[in-house]
Amino acid sequence: FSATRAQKMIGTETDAQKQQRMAWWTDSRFGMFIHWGLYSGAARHEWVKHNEALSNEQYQKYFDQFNPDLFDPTKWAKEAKAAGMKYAVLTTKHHEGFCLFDSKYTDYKAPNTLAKRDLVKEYVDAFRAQGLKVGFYYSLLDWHHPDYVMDDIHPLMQKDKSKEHYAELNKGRDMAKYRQYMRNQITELLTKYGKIDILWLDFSFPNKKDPSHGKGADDWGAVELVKLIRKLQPGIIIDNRLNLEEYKDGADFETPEQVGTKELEKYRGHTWETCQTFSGSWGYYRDENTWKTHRQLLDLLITSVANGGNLILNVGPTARGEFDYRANNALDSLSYWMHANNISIHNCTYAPSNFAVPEGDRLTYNAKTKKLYVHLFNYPADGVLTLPGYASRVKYVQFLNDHSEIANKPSSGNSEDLVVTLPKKKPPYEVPVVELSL
Ligand code: FHN
Repeated sequence: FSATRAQKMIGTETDAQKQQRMAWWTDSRFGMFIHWGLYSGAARHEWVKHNEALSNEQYQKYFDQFNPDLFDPTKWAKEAKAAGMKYAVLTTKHHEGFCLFDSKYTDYKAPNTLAKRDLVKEYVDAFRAQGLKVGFYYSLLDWHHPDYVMDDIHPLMQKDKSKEHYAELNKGRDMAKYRQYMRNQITELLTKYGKIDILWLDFSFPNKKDPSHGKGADDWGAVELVKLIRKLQPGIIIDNRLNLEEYKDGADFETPEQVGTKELEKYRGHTWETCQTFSGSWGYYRDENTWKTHRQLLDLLITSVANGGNLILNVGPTARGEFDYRANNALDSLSYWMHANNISIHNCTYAPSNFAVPEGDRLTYNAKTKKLYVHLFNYPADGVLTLPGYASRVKYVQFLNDHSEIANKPSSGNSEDLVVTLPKKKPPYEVPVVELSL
């Protein structure tokens, strides 16, 4: 999605107006993704219906069992806030088609389970009460709806992808009716819950080889959908997964997913948010043991901001509605670090290009306060940090966590270089942060 090509427009918003509309999101830098649904009870990946080629009937047991008796969205919101997350995005409906909200267009919804209530309403109220912005994830794919035309990734196509099977399964299915269902539900979501700040639609998969087996903007009625969304919620921020690439305002941000931190540099100068998990799967996965370390999570957060982007980090609550011990441990560690160092994340972006990045470290920068932050991933054993070409541009040097001054002077070799003398004992943070006043 590039704004350089001469592209059509859906609306009339100027770049300056878009920047104004998105300022809170860009300054926030850090959000919480929450993937919660019937798959949380299966507890082995949110794609379990696809992975095990389950029919609606075989999947019904997760609906019957769904009973989030420990759901406490205020607890979720407080944990997100403590971790320095400024917004959240909750799955209102994932590919399984189950709705956490009280939609009048389906019976496949939380009020008809043992939950007996609208869980989206409680999420919105609780997160707003804690001062967080609220977003909705809404799946474009729907593996339950009778009019959703099946494609190569639909659960019932997994055992037999033949043209005959495709034709047989799709007999009588009407995608126009499914598009109307989506418009009706998105209208409910954007009119029944107050001001919604983000709509995270997911995902398009155009099939160049056989378009009838993929889905893209035209399948979703994307241009009409964006016009509806912006009419209902003029300030809302929309992701890029309707694939409306020919329209400059068809999306507000790019969504690199689970990419390595080295890949993030190529997004510098764009508007983007990388979405990442603690462990690989988005939905609760009880037996998954590929959990990222605290250092890896800090690397994702700091490197995202160091390249001018946002990080949305996912939690997959259990079927009872709780964050499990592994998520809580990860969030607690992030809260400890963010309590002392969030100023180097919020309202920051990449550093001016004429500041060399010390080997292995990261730089972030707040243009309003003219503070440059050195994130010391590579804390020098001898305490000596040489910053090439910084000497004439730095007024003061301190640790961010305790505002303790750090000794520094121009190098005796090249006076343009600043030599910072850090304590040999590293401060009690996985990645200590040095604040330079410019
Ligand atoms: O298939 C989904 C997946 O389950 C998850 O929701 C991610 C989140 O970005 N989006 C899709 C995969 O790209």
